[in-house]
Amino acid sequence: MVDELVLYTNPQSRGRVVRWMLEEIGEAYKVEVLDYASTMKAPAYLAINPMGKVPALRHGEAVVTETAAICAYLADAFPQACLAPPPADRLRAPYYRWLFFGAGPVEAAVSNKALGFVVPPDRERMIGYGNIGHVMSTLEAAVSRGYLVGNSFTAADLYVGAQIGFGLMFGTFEKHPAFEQYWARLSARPAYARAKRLDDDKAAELKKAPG
Ligand SMILES: N[C@@H](CCC(=O)N[C@@H](CS)C(=O)NCC(=O)O)C(=O)O
Repeated sequence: MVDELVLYTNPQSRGRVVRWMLEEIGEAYKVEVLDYASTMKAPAYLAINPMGKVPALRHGEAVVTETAAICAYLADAFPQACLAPPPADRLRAPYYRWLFFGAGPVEAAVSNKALGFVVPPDRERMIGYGNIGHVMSTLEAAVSRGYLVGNSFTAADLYVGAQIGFGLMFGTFEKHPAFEQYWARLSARPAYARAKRLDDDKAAELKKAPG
């Protein structure tokens, strides 16, 4: 029997990134939509993610949380989708590098910027991302190559690209041509369009629901 895939999410969350990843993989999956104020903090879900946050993924008995980790897990669990270099391949180096750069420095720098927090220049050495200018120029150079890993699209592009896409939309990323061109290419993928439509429809449905 094939292990069931279940995505725990809310259509207005980082769960959109995992939905895109699942659409790229092309395997059947179930979706459990959680409400921020109620079901996300209820014991049944806290047993899956004690952080009370989405997304989370269950694959049979295995549970994985953290958007970047979920994307990496899915890419390895379904190698036929070719979304990660094989484990022994040297391309695993840039693959890990950019996934972790996205989940660490990019996420922290962009969140701090959104909150108006600026690292005092004399404390940059102790902050993992240093300053947001360095993070952005490093990322800009990386995406200007076309893809982050070798010459093909991987889960690293999906995860980092989704951050760029959201950032351009919400104004936390500056509209540099390199970011805009990279995102235009990624968001033209059919799996992205399918995932976006499914989450947009679910969000509209929840908005209409009474209460
Ligand atoms: N580090 C987590 C962050 C997850 C996260 O913060 N999710 C938000 C939605 S995008 C959430 O569930 N917030 C609900 C809460 O904190 O109460 C990841 O990358 O998946």
